Amino acid sequence: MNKNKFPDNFYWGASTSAYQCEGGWNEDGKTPGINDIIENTPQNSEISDFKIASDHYHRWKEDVALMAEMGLKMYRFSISWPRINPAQGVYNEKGLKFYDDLIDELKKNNIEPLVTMFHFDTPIWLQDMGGWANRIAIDEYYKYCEVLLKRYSKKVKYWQTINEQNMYVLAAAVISKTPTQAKDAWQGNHHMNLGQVKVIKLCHQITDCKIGPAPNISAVYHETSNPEDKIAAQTLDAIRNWMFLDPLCYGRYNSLAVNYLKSKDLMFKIEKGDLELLKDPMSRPDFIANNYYCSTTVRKPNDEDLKIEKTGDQHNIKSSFGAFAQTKNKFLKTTQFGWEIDPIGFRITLRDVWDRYHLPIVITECGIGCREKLDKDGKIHDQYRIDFYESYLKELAITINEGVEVFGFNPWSCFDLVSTHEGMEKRYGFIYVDRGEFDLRTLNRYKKDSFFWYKELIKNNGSNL
Ligand code: BGP
Repeated sequence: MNKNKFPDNFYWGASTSAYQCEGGWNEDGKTPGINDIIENTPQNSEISDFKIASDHYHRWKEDVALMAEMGLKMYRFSISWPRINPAQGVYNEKGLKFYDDLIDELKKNNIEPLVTMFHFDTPIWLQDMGGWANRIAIDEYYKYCEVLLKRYSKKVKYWQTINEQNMYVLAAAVISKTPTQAKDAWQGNHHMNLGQVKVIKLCHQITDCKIGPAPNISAVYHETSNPEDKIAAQTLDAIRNWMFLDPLCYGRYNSLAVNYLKSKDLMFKIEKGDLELLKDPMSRPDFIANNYYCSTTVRKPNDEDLKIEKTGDQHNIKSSFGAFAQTKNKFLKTTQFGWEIDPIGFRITLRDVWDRYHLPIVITECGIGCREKLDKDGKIHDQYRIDFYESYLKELAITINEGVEVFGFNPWSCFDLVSTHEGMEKRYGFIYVDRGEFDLRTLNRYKKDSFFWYKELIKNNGSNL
C-alpha cells in the first residue's frame, strides 16, 4: 500500500451524541438526563440548554439523507439512556422505536451504525440515587444494555460501551453539571468498569457483534528533559489514559494510577469478586474506539500549583493534587477555544495505544470547534476545518502504513450540535445548523465547504490527500 492510502472498506464516518443533537428532551416518554437540568446551574446559564439541541429527534430523516449525500460509510451516534429507560425497571417502546427507525434508515443508505450505549447522559432517576458512585448503577447499566443488544444486535454490528469514561471521571463537574467529589467520581469509575466487563461478556455470549470502549486517549508530553517533568507526564499518562484501558484490555488496574489515588486518599472501594470479574477472558474488548482532540504538555508542579486542583475542561486537565501542572506547548498552535492542534500527537497516540494493547482501533471523535456564521451567500467557507482534517488524515495514513490497525475515522461532528460546555458558539459540523445560542431560528441545515471536501475524500478513499 502506498503512503497516504487507506485500506479498502475503510469506514469513513462522522459522529454525534444523543443529548447534544436530538432535543425532544421530554417527548414520547423520555425522562431528563443529567444534562437536561443544565439551567439549574448558574455557571452554565450563558449557554444553550439541550432541550431542542439540533432537533435531530424530528429531523433525523433529513439528516440521514445528508449523510448519504456526503457518502458516509459509518455513522457513530449514541442511544439516549433516559429515552430508553425513563424509570428504574421501565423500558420505553416509543424510545426503542425511534432508534429502530434511525438504524433502518441508515442501513437503507448503506451506512454502518456504530452505537454508543452511554454518552454522558445518566438518567436523572439514577443520578438522584447517587449516579455511578452508587453500586446499583452496575446492574442498571447492564440491564439497559441487555435491552439494546437484544433489540438491535441483528442490525447493529459495532457497539461502544461508554464514551470518554476518563473525561466523565476527570472532568465530572464540566460534563455532568453536577458537583461531584473526586472520590465519588473514581468510585463511579470502578462501577463503570464492572458494568462494562459484564456487558462485553454478555455481548460475546448472545450476539456476533463487536464491542469496545471509547475513551479519550491522547499524547502527554513533558515540557523539558528534566526527569521530574517526565515523572509528571508519566503520572498524567497513567491517570488520564492507561487507568481506563488497562482494566478492560488487561483485566487489571494500572498500578501507577492506583498508587497515585491511594496517596491522595482517592482510592475506591473494591468488593469481593470485583477483581475476578475484571479478569474474565470473555470480557476483553474486540476493538478500541478512540476520541482524540489535542495533546497535553506538563511539567513538575511548583509550590503555587500545589495549592490548586483545577479541572479546566474535558481535554485540559490543568493540574491535579500536585502531581503535574499543565503548560503551554510552544511548538503547537491552538484552536479558537484553546485546544492544541497536534496531528503528530494523533499519530503518537495511536502508536501508543496499538503498541500497548494490539487491538484494532476506530476513531470515534476528532475535530475542530469554531465560531461560525452563515455568509451572505448562505454558505460557510470553512477552509480551516479542511486544513485541520487534511493534516490529521495525512498523519493517520502514515500511522496505518506503519502497521497500526485502524478501521475507521468518525470525526466530530456530523452536523453542528450543542458543545458539552460551550454551547452553540462552538461548532464542529460538516453541516451548519441554523440556530443561535438561545434563538432557535429556522434550525435548517446548510452544507459547509468541508461537506463537499469530505464527500470527495470519501469517494477517493483518501487517495487525493
Ligand atoms: C468529547 C465528547 C463530545 C464532545 C466533544 C467536544 O469530550 O465526547 O461529547 O462534546 O468532546 O467537546 P466540546 O463540546 O466541549 O467542545
